[in-house]
Amino acid sequence: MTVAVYPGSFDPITKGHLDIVERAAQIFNEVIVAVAINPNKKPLFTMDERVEMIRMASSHIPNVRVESFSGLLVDFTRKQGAQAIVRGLRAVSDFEVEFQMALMNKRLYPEAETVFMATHTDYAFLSSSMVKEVASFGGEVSDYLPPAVLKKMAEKFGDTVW
Ligand code: COD
Repeated sequence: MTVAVYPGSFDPITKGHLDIVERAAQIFNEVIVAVAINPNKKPLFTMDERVEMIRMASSHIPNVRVESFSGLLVDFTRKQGAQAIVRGLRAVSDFEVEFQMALMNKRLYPEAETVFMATHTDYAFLSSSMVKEVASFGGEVSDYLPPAVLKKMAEKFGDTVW
């Protein structure tokens, strides 16, 4: 049984993230989307909201589970019995930090492999922070978010053009 952890902040999950989840679920028997609790970050959505939005957005994929975690990613990965950590790459600019994280995680927990998946070309420019900024000024973001997230976003920012 191959198990992969796909960790992130997911504040909120975008169609770019979801595309990675769908593709990872075709490769691994189980994919655990792991939402990080980071006390140094002030997310727009609470942990419960982020987990709920991911559950709704991925409800069509049977072998996906959504969990939250705090502390080291490798400790969570070990506890889940996962062999892989999935990360998405959008551009060369992602590579440097992702490469450092992969090497550190390998040192901390050699049993897990980091697997990089290239973004879908439609979502190469997409990030949670950009979507939040556009939405906060009333810009159109419906192409970039799963419907469940779009609804929550509209609740956060009130009446908008979308
Ligand atoms: N297309 C494809 N992939 C995408 C897209 C897109 N449009 N947008 C984002 N992604 C990818 C990202 O590259 C990333 O791989 C993943 O989706 C999640 O992205 P984010 O931005 O939600 O999550 P991050 O990068 O903030 O998550 C960082 C972690 C929480 C994984 C990291 O901080 C961590 O591991 N924290 C736990 C503490 C720890 O172990 N630290 C030591 C690490 S070496």
